[in-house]
Amino acid sequence: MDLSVELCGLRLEHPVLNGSGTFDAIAAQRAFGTALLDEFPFSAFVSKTITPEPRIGNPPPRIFETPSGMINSIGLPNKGLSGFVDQDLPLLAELPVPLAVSVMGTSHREFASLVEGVEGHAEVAALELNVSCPNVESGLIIGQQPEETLALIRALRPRTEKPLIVKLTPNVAEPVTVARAAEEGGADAVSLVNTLAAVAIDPGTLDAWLGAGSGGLSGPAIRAFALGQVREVAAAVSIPVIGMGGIESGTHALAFLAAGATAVAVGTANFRDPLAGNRVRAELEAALREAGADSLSAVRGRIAASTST
Ligand code: RRO
Repeated sequence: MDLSVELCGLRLEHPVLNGSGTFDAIAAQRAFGTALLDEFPFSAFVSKTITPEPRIGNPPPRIFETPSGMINSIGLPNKGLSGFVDQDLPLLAELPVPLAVSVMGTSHREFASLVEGVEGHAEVAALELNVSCPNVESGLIIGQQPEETLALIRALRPRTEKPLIVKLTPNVAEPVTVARAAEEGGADAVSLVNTLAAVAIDPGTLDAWLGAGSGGLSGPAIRAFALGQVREVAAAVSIPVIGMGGIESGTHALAFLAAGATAVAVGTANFRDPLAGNRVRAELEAALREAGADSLSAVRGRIAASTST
């Protein structure tokens, strides 16, 4: 069955991507060698988010296991823009699929420097803007404010011809208003959901478990919630939606497509099985057949969105 999808002008062989920060393609290549390239689990690769300057990330512990999920507070460890461009980009360019680079800044100026820093690199097919961060000028989380999101995308849009994907935070009352703002500003796609704000407590000390105090919940625990937000957003915007949140099987992927997603991403499941994406893709094909569908377009958006809760 033809599982190819068109996403922001990119033709992808199938609709299964990775969630940013959940698959280290460079480490995986070291571990699995070229075999990984022969059976690369995603149709496009989204990098771990980078920032203008290097960051060491949050103090440990950085991970807490929950029922059917996990909380992370990794804190954006990365080499910074120039370290990424010099050291990682040449390796990521060898992947057999299009590359999207995820970026995060704390001001328009920082975001602009990131966009301009990768703009000239033909091996970067798209940019994902991680807006789950505070704007240092306003103190507000950009992706929690439609006005902030609109202003940011408007400021960045003229700086690149590459597709801009806006990664939405689920930690809002109305994801639709932010998604519409991203679309109005000129985004080519939205991806959702990032992790849900969460806390774990050490039962012995009653202190926060995670070094940074709080983190983001992901995995099957959030799947139904993510599906709800994806359905609402997909019904409200005309740009493609990349749906994610606890996807572990082809049936889960099919549910996100039925909710209106054009593509899906596997995230937390990659930590247990780096080849989970391949299984999800194969299962998706089987699930489509079982549903009596002969194409992705036959199922996309089959679940009508309701705006009531
Ligand atoms: O690095 C992180 O701790 C992190 C990021 Br940037 C993000 O966007 N989502 C997440 O769950 N963790």
